[in-house]
Amino acid sequence: MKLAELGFDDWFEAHAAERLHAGQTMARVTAVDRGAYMIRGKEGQCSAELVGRLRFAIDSTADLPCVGDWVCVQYHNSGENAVICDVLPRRTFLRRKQAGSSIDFQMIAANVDTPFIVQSCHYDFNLRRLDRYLVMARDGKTTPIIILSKIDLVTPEERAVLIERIRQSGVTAELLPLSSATGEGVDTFQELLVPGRTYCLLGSSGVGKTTLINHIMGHDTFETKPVSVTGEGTHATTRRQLIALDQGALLVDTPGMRELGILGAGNGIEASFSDIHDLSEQCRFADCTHTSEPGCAVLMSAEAGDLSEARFKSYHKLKRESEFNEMSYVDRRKKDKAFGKFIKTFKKNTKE
Ligand SMILES: Nc1nc2c(ncn2[C@@H]2O[C@H](COP(=O)(O)OP(=O)(O)OP(=O)(O)O)[C@@H](O)[C@H]2O)c(=O)[nH]1
Ligand SMILES: [Mg+2]
Ligand SMILES: [Zn+2]
Repeated sequence: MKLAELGFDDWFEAHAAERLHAGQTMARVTAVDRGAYMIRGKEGQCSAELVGRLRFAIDSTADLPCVGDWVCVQYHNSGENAVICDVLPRRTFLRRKQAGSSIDFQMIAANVDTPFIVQSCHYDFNLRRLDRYLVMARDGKTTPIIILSKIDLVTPEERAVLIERIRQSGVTAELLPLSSATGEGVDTFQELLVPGRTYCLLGSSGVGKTTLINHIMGHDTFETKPVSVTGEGTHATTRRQLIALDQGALLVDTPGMRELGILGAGNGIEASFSDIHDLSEQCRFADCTHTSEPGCAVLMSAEAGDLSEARFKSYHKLKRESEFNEMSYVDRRKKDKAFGKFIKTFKKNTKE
């Protein structure tokens, strides 16, 4: 397989030039499993591990290779396994706050060109959750497309209402209704997939991400599981992996997320709520927080009913959450750094 078929282009080539050493070649990370990596390069797929130097140089989990990353590797045993020597900068990067109380990033995928945010017509439909995914995608420098899945489970009228609700809430992203059960919309989905480009399916467990992949691959390659009576998925997919489709596009399947915490999504929020961002340019104060300031164009628009209350609330909630998480994160990273320095001086002093 040529590197271009795996998504390698001029942008990565330029970055590779500075990092690639003699005896190394480029490969793409296709799966990560607790410190073990699967990579794919010109010679095909093989397992790989991090070179020790890199493992020690890394000071945050976000610097570790993740699915979709381009890495410089050195092959061993005539290509049976490899060592990852360096990671190229990421053009795009999808990540969330780790579930639970920990303030850290969880990497979802790197170098995705277009993420598909899958929401099902059925139990899963939730506009506020959709906002979260949109913000995350924007924060990762991608332009998301929404998939409204399982449309076979609702009437055409109900479907139209759901789409209207998405639009009413101010979401302008491209939207594709489809059903893997009847095949409706699946052709349109396939037409969106450009060979050599990388896509990713995101969304709650049970919305039909893997079923869609199996459908377009024409056979049941990957495991899927029925949803429970409450409509909750059973976490059929347990790890992220990058698949090369026969038609040439690259697709990352991800396990359904129970919780999508927003971390450091300042730009993502502005991009996703561009209507509010545009309004804010007319606020009297440049640093207006749109909470109680006089002459706030956002508040006025909300009061006039032009800006939906739910959307306005969602904006504030995500903003507060991201600010809180970001503050805790920066704080902890500072402590980590200070601690790292302390250890280094300690080691140095004990050596002398
Ligand atoms: N009626 C209907 N059922 C579907 C459709 N797509 C998927 N399903 C069913 O929904 C269930 C969950 O599908 P999966 O593909 O496993 O969902 P997933 O999003 O990959 O879930 P995780 O891997 O847990 O994140 C399965 O029982 C599928 O058969 C659809 O278009 N219509
Ligand atoms: Mg799945
Ligand atoms: Zn304002």
